[in-house]
Amino acid sequence: LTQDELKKIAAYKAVEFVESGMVLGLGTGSTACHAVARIGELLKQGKLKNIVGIPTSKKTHEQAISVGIPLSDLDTYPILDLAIDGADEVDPYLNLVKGRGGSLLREKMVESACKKFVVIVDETKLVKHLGGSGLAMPVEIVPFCWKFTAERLRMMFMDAGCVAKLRRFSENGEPFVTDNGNYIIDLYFEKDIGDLKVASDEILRLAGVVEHGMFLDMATTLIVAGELGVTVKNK
Ligand code: DER
Repeated sequence: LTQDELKKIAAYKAVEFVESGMVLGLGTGSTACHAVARIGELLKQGKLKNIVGIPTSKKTHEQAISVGIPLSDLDTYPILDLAIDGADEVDPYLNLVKGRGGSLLREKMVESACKKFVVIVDETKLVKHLGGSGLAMPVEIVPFCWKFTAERLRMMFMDAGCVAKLRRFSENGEPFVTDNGNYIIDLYFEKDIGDLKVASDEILRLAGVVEHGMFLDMATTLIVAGELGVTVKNK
């Protein structure tokens, strides 16, 4: 099975939790994309009715429209029934790293407003510790004096051997700009960053930081698709 086939299996499993009449948070990324497509398919087949989708990015907004999911927003629906989204990393406590697709702010806003948050991953996303895989830990910051903020973030995690890099479009090297007009600093750690809650609070206290990609204590259900099949784990 390819990684994309595993993502699709996890996504389809998550859509089994969707009931007619629900207000749904629609995730962003290549795994959530399968869930959005599946919801559209079931609506078309009449197997799902009266669904309202709250997208977590402009990209998901477009995809949801293309598959016929009626959309609204958090102003209209401040409490959602269920969100389905992918993750870049999942630790054994269902803490997540998200945001390598750049949508972390709207994802965190939507997924914090949900009664249930189902995370869908292929098995390659499972880690022992967040931020330990040497992959990016995204932090959304305001563009104003971004070098200053990047350096403050690097110093904050100096003991963990942190490198802070402004996310740029590979083609022309221009800074990546989020749906909200902000920049993203990707943090890379050589060593474990210790208590995630402490790290989270410290990052959020830094003026200039908008949000970070650690989703702590938010997911309620984890669906993992692997070579041996698909597993569902509740918090
Ligand atoms: O950027 C994001 O937050 C995505 O949801 C990411 O966490 C998972 O993306 P993927 O399903 O394409 O791996």
